Amino acid sequence: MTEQEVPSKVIEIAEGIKTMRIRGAGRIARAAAEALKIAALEYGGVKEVSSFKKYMGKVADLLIATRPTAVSLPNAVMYVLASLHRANPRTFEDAVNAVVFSAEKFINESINAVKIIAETAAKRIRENSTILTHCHSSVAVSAITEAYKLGRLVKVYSTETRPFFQGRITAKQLLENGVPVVQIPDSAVRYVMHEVDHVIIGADTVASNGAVVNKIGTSQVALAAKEARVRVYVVAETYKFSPTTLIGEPVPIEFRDPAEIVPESWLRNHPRVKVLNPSFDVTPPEYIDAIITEIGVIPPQAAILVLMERLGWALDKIKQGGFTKIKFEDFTE
Ligand code: RUB
Repeated sequence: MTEQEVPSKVIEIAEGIKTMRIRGAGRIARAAAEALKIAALEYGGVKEVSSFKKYMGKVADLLIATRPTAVSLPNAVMYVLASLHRANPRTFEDAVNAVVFSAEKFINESINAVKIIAETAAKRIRENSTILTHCHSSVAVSAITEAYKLGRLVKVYSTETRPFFQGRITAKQLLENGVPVVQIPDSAVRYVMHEVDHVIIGADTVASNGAVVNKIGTSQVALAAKEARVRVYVVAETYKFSPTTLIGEPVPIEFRDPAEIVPESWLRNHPRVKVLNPSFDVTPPEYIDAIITEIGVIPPQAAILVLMERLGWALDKIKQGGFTKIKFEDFTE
């Protein structure tokens, strides 16, 4: 199968993730599930289970290769495609139905998880609170909005989040929801921290030791919060926990185009200046007070329990040995 045989709508979604038209770990995961559903429904090859599985494997690889850091992407893909293994479909039609069913289930459960997390997080916000958030996390925006509806917020500081300015999306969405918001440059975080009661941030990946990988600058926000004794809450669905970190795999950090930092014309005029554009960083568990998931509020050190509860298949693979990487074949053999 050549790449051209992948439906154009699926390629469009993959491109959308790569170019960050579709961004944020949760949205990326739901878009990947939707792409798998479209791929299954538009499959035009030989109507046999084995050919269909092979084709879905290629689509999975295409989607997973788009961005490296948010584990929600491979977790969503594996969740959907595991149905091809679990359901053990006898006919091609059963195989298509299994993919469509589990893609829809993933999307619905993901949306529901955001709602549950927002309600849970809002309860932890004290009256008259000022909150600081970084980047644009749809779960953080939902949690902050929920706290506002409960009448607990006076103000939200939203960092602009250089170089891609996702903080502008946060500010816009919060304002649309009626929440009073103040946009600040990333470098002003420590300046305002003495006014802040809670930091609420999202996650791209939670490691098995409770370290949180999120937008670049998150660890500096957490550092400033710790110094000022401000609580840091991470709001993250369970599919953002990384099974491969259990076996010591580091979370790959995405490095993006230097042109996001400085204009290409400037770079051309200053050819000896090197530019580094890491898109994510790691906040150690000591800097996080709680991770709020749809199955409960946990200290970061309990991340392993979430992995056992939700991503147990990965632990089974580890016990069997030889599991070093999430591979599509693990679900189709
Ligand atoms: C987005 C980012 C968000 C997490 C969580 O990075 O770091 O905080 O993805 O988002 P990018 P959500 O803009 O590079 O994708 O809560 O929406 O899943």
